[in-house]
Amino acid sequence: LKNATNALPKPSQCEYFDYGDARLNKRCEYMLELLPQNAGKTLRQALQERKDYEVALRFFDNDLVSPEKILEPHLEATRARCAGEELVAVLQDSSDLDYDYLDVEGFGSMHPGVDQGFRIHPSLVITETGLPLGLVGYQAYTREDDVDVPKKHRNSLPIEEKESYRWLEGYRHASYLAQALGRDTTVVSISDREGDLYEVLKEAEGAQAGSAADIIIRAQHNRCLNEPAMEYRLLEEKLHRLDPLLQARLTVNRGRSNEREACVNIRACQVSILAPATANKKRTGSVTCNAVLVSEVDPILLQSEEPKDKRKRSGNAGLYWVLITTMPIDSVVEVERIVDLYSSRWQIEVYFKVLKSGCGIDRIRFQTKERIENYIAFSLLVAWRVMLATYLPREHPDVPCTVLFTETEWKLAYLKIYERAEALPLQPPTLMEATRMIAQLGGYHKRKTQPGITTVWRGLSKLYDIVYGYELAERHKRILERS
Ligand SMILES: [Mn+2]
Repeated sequence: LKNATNALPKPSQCEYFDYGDARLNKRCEYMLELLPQNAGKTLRQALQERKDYEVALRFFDNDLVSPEKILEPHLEATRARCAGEELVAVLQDSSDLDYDYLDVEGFGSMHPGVDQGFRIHPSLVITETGLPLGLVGYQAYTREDDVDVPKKHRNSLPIEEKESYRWLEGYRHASYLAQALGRDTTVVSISDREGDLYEVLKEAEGAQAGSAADIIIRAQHNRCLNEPAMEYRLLEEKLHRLDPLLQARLTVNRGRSNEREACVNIRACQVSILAPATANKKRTGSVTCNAVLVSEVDPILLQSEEPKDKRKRSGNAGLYWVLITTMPIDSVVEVERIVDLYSSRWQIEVYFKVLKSGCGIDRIRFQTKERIENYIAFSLLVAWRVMLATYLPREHPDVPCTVLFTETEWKLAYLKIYERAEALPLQPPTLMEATRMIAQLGGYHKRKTQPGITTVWRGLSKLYDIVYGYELAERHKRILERS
């Protein structure tokens, strides 16, 4: 095992904040023990005993408890887990939560049609092989009233006052990590089109010197170039004039019903991007970085009868990425690496799926904003650990399963699956064997493929119910045996 995986907490232990209050610390520890065991259920279902639910509410209501404090020790531990890696990717993205069904004070209007919204924006770190190491940053907010400010005016606001500021903040979380890790570890901040901000490109100039994180950002704007001697003016124009460097196959819409393989052409070159002009400001300066164009060779669906805007909405318009990056493009291998890294961005979508479908953060039934915010912060930890339980065995199938599970847990899983007590092994099974057993509890049966995230979290949830039942029986053994 690498450094990073050695430092991983077991499901029943996690870094937690020292609130300077023994009772509160105890409650926090208790909560952290309870919640990870119950992914896939709402809190009310998860905390089976009434007293547990009340402990949770008292904890969330305490003035000393906040999302920052719940997460702080985890953010620090994640940074430590990154040390020793040659490269880590920081995936940042937003997800909007709609709480219109609740009657809670303090949430603002998010979009037309969503009156009580909340936006979360985590920065999740993964290794190049896809192992999630945890969060290094988290932002959450509800929109203020400036939704009505005209767009033209909003564009000329200072970046700190814009909503898009979260992307710059997210980038700074990655840069902070890059500084902390030094030159031995490359930190790449990855974001989709929403994160295409000139301010980020500008700060990423420090990546060469090691004072900032590298970037791979999918471009939203066809930016003007600062290359006066050339006949092209725009980013995409320059890219399209290049000969393809290579062809590759990529999986599109991974994990969704319309998943498919795409054959793409890849082109790359250096570009000098002009600062954008805004209503009250002239263009000043430019940034030199690299650009990669990934475009589908022959998108079958492009020729279909479906109207273009509909195809776009369903994601069938053909793969087309313009990537802006500070990573080197000197060889085919380096360019392929950029495309592969951007492709791994789908992992943050998996994370959101676990948070919503698994931890139920989009169907919370609390009465106060504070409870909701604190519950989400806990869920961020829970969802990460579910991901870890899914991806760690893929990377380290043969380590003993005790890196993630207790003796009681794997033994009960074994007994439930095989029902042959006499065959119970003396040594713990490997991590992959244990994970397959646990996923079977969650409905996994395809022996040829590896267990996916949904069967793992359902299996974990079921396993912890079994463990709970076992412990309950142990605790009341005398009474149960009296008859
Ligand atoms: Mn996004």
